[in-house]
Amino acid sequence: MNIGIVCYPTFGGSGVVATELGLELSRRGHVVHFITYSQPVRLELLSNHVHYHEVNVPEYPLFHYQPYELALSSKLVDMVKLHKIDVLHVHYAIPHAYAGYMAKKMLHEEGIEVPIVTTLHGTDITLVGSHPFYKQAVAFSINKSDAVTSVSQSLKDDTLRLFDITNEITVIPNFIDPAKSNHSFTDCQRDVMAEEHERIITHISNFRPVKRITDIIKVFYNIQKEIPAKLMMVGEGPEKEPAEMLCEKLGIADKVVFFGNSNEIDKILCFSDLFLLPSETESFGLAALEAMASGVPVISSNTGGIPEVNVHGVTGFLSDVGDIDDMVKNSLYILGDDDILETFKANAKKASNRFDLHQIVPHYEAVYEQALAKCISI
Ligand code: GMT
Repeated sequence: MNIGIVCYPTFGGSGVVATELGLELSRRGHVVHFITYSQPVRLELLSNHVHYHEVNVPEYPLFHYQPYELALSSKLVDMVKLHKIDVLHVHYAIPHAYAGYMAKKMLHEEGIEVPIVTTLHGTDITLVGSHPFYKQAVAFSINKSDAVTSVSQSLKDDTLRLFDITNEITVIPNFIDPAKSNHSFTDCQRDVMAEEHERIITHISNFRPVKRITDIIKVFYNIQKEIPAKLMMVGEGPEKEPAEMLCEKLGIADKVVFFGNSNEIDKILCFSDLFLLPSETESFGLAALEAMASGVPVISSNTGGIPEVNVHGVTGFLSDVGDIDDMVKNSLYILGDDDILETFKANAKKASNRFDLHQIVPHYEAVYEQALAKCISI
């Protein structure tokens, strides 16, 4: 199949999922075309099965807002025609599903039928999409897609609750490539990051308010009072600077490393003992799953789709949003004893196998087939 993938090319989870999916589809013999405004961060190697097409939006002084949807839908039309794309898979409803639908309609005028598969990722529904300014267009785009998938049951429930949805939504969870977290490198360089006796705690995100970065610092502050520990903060975003200031204020700045964005997540997770994800809302929590795949237990909030990934008392613990005391208690339980830590690490790794991409990606292929059949029969 020739598959066009539209996504945000940044470090966000939706872009990561779209990129890893495209790469796996190419390994399974499909030809994949990424169509977006810059090369996706995890897309390092292009080949005759993996292509990247840039969407350009020329600046024009009349436009207060540059019309990205317009440029994207035009580019989609051109790419479908040029590369004989069979199916367009758009990740993140805003504005990709809308642009996809416009492209589909334009192609229809020329006698070309291409199905649009929309994958909902979370904030496109829970935080941004349900805002009254966008709600009508988002519901319309979901209902007009030939197939819709969501990354968790929780996100599907949220979508049905927040919008007037007439279309079917198939849950296809996010996935990991076990080969990537098998750490073929034996030296994790742990000693560069911490002393032998210190536990290493990690958080990876886009540092948006929804991640409750302050909670992470507070949880860590209380942990390090009881157990020698270091905190690795990976990512960039608006809450990073306030977090750095809080660390200074609490006198723990020398125990907290702010890495910025990194393409070496596997290496950082390789030397981590615990992952913190106390988010306000989280449709899935891909970062937590990636941690688990590296054998890192997770202390998280019990919100959204996280309980579908992190199993309470097995792969880590779940607490109510903002319950810092409970998160500290659970962290100390796991970190305070070598045997308990090893058990949770092993459990986390084992549980991540449920999300092996070799089992998940065929579900996307099935959805493409169904969408194609539906599109042809209309
Ligand atoms: O977490 C973010 O804010 C980024 C966001 C995105 O769209 O890239 O992540 C969402 O999609 C990820 C991949 O499906 C999910 O793992 C995240 O849970 C989800 N984030 C939220 O729901 C807040």
